[in-house]
Amino acid sequence: MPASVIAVDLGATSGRVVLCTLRDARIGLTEVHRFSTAARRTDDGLRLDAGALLADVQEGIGKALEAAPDGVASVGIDCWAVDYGLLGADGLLGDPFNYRDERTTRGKAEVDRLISPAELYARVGIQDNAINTVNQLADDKLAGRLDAAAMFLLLPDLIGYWLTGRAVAERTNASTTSLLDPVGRGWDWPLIDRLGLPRRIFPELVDPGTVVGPITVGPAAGIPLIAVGSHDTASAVVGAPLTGPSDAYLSSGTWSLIGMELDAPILTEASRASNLTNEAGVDATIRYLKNVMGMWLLSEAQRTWADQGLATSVADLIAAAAQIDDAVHFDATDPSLLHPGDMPGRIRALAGDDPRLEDPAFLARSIFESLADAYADTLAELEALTGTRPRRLVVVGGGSHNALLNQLTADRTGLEVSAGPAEATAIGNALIQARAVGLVTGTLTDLRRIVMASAELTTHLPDPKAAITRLSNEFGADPAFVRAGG
Ligand code: LFR
Repeated sequence: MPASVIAVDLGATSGRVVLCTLRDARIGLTEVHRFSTAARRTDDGLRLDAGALLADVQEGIGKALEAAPDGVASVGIDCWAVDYGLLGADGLLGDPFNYRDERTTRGKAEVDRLISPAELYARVGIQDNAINTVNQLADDKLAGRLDAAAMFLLLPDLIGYWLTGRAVAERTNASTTSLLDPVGRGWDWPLIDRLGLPRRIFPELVDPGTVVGPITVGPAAGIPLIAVGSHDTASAVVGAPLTGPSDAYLSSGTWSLIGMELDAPILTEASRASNLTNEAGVDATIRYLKNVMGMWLLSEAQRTWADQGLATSVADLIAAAAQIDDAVHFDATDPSLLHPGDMPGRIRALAGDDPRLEDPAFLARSIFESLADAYADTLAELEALTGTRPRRLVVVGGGSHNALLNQLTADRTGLEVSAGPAEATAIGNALIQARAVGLVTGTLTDLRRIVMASAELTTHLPDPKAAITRLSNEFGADPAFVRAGG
């Protein structure tokens, strides 16, 4: 059996195809193809080019096979959540919408009309977020787009369907629709009926590790497609080197997903008030987490500056922000920051129109400080709601390279921050395939040992000076008193 698998990992700004090889209880990665996945503004909304995505996936799979002289055992696909394609009798009914399209406001109003947010949360345990599939489907219903739909497939399932001819809904991603029962783990049919969505469009649910079927088209024909944690965040959590239940995680990319791994959902009103979500994890775990806006704040600000003729790079912005020790703080979970558009302007609106925010370095510093605030607030909420005090924060994903943000996070939370691997999502995707085809065995703990053996991790400890400021803020104590050991 070949020792390699192909991980297709579609992030909200870029996609990559990675050849992953398992040897001596370690995993090695070779990225063979990277491409843009960005949505396009069309006359008919913010849309994704599903055909181009499929073409890039196939091109990447072809390159991975060329780089694997002994062949590959399987292929797996993960992608950002909540977006989907509608299929009619003759294929796709138009290119899929992206969740940042403003249509979700209309859809959410329709959902709110039919079920209160409190009742919805008590049933499905998913955060109140306009992007959720349920709001997008409600808008499709209002626009008559469901009339000709035979099936709705979340993006990784859609690409999987095109590769294998089998339509399924992988459970981790299906949970982000807000239409799944988190306890029984099936579609919530009474809810689906109440929202006026047609039952016929919902495919059979499968768990990560299921063999979807042999690929029938393209360079990997004959090779099995495995359902992985097809929600990218589910795969990232598998690939996060967590050492126990009191390790919290932060998957840092376009979004910052910060949370803890639980055995059972928390569906209380207090949990809803904190807007923590109970997404389905691999091996029937619960990803109890919060969506913080993440690196989107910076990338969207860069787009605004580029439109004004100002070219910036993330590395330069981080370096410049590290030289500044002042910032303004704003709520990095505010829904006004969700849609595409003038990001510096919206941040200024949230942060009291401080003129210093005109400076990209100052704005970048303010973004990082505000993200660190949101992480600290969320960790406190996680502790209150789970009863477990997080002992360590494990940061994975592209954002784990941001040493300034990691240090600010350690200082603000008072926790040790472990950073890496940046490719946790591809690793988590590959490990679930590897287990399904018999290349590795064991629980998530065993799989994470492979991650720890393979990745170079860096540690950021809280600066003692920052701890004094934090404690004095928390307890209202005089810093001099705290310093004196009182
Ligand atoms: C991260 C992510 C988040 C989800 C958001 C939208 O890429 O998948 O988990 O809330 O994108 O799908």
